[in-house]
Amino acid sequence: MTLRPFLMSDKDDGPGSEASILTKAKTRTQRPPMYKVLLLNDDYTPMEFVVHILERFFGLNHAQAFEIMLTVHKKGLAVVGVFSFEVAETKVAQVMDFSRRHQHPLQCTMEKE
Ligand code: TYC
Repeated sequence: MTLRPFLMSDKDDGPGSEASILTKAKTRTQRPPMYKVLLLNDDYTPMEFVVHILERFFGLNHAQAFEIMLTVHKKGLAVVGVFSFEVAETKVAQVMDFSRRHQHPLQCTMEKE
């Protein structure tokens, strides 16, 4: 069998050709979209209840939870965390269910980053 070196002048899809570069760019993997979980202020939910929610469902310590609760109280809303779609959806459902069961009007939503 006779071997022949690959020449730049060869008009095919050999290594380094335009075709092979385009193929590589097309197959780059994308990072999954992330979602912000937002807590909204209202006039009725007790501050201690919001702090409890932040500790229980978002793994925050008491000081962090109190700080975020105060930000929501003063500014109207705050981002509590950023998660994958499934995790964000679960957190929102947990907060909404827990608040409703305790008859508080606390609202929690998610938004694509
Ligand atoms: N504004 C509420 C109050 O004065 C406290 C509160 C904070 C409610 C954060 C909701 O997401 C919230 N009792």
